Amino acid sequence: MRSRIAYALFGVLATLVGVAAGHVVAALLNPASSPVLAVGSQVIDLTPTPLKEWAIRQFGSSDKQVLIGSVMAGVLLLAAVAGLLARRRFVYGAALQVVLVGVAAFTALNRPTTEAVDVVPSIATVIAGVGSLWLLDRSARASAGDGESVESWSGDHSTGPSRRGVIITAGVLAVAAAAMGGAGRLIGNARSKLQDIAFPRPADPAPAFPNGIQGDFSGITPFRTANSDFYRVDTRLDVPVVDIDTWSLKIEGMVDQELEFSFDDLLGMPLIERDITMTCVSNTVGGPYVGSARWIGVPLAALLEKAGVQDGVDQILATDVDGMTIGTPYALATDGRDAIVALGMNGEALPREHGYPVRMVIPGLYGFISACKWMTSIKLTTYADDEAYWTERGWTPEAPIKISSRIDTPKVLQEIPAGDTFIGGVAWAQQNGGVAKVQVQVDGGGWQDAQLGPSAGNDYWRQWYYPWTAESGTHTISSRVIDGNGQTQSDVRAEPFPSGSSGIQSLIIKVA
Ligand SMILES: Nc1nc2c(c(=O)[nH]1)N[C@H]1C(S)=C(S)[C@@H](COP(=O)(O)O)O[C@H]1N2
Ligand SMILES: [Mo]
Repeated sequence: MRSRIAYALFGVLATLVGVAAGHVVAALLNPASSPVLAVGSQVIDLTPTPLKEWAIRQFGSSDKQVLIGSVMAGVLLLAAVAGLLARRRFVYGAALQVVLVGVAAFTALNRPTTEAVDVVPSIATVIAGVGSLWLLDRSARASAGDGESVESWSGDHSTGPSRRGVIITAGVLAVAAAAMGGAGRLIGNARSKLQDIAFPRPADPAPAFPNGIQGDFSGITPFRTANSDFYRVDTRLDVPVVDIDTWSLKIEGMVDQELEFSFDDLLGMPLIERDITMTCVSNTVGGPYVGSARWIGVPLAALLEKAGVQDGVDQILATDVDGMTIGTPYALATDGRDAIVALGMNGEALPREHGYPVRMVIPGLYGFISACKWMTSIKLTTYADDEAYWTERGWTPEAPIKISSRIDTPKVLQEIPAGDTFIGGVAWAQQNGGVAKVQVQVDGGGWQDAQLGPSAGNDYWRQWYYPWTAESGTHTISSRVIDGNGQTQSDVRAEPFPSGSSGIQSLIIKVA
């Protein structure tokens, strides 16, 4: 039982036990301090922007799982090496494990908002990991008789009690790792239960929400995006667990009076309700990172007025519970548009993925310069003094949402039967007079006007459909939006970096 393969597996198993122990302890203290998550978050922050873009494009919303998977794969490879070293001498293997966890602990302690307790999961990882490796090594040596020559895993035909000892030890450790992993998940889920929030009637409610046309034109995106279907884009691997009772929002920086609000303070202020479409700068033309919801919250202007904004401010820097920052041009946020410090989404508390307990929502600006989730501070400042997370990484500081139309149905390369059908989708032109027209082009012919669904205001997308008699063959279909100011969606192709994609979506479909 002292073969190389056996020891490589011992290293992997011992490390899994360590990681699971660290994870369960972190779930109890601070989920983000889990060593694997800490390393993963660090990797995200250090990843160059083009690679990050590529990952979002390749893996979409599962980019995070891919990243955690890659970090774990790297860790397990080194874990196998630690096992092999332990086969030589136990202390060598243990030393490599300690170094590995040391790196993770160092990383966890150097994240923007760490506390001393964040080292505890790393300590748990080391104790469980080294302890497991020691147990495995001890039982393997016992099975071989210490100092005896190394047997190969398959060549060892002894079925004596000592070999069974190794298998039992390994089995118990595997079960322990699985149990701790499961416990970590259960604790995480239990901690993440949100308390129900009853919103008072808004002082300034949104008009009645029209029915969309999704019922009559199947395949078109629903007029309102359900919270559970809303796209998610952020730098977090896990989702922060915020205690609403100790959470607060500060208004600080270049103000006459710094202020601090509890959740109840905000809930007690006159609330506004608005229908707003939100988009990510990383969305490609025709892509999925766009969603529309009814938001309820306090107007940003009301908070700024209470604090008194001083002369010279040109940036609003919002900070989240983790120290991540989002910078918004002050002039745009205060030009009269409905910038909201949002407490609720579609009649419920914000889901944790979407910023519980409070986030910013500003119509017409991409999320990365406007929509700070898990927000704890709004600082009035200047671009000269403060640089936000994405701006440090080369993205444009001032990025209005480019007007765009998306075809939802038919899907690319879909085969549909010949005859009467329709082409349909959604289009948005926030802060640009809304969607005035959507046009469709088939096989490079003339642009034809589509029919629009109902309007929920200029900050909200419109559904559209274009009745079409499809003839058999292969067809190329395109759509574009024209906004209320008479501007037509640009056909100039641009990648998302650094200020948002442009161009016109064009799909090839087959008609049978
Ligand atoms: N704290 C925090 N807020 C954030 C981000 C983030 O990484 N961290 N990402 C922003 C980006 S890039 C977008 S597009 C929107 C997405 O919001 P959603 O995930 O609720 O759709 O949140 C913004 N707010
Ligand atoms: Mo974004």
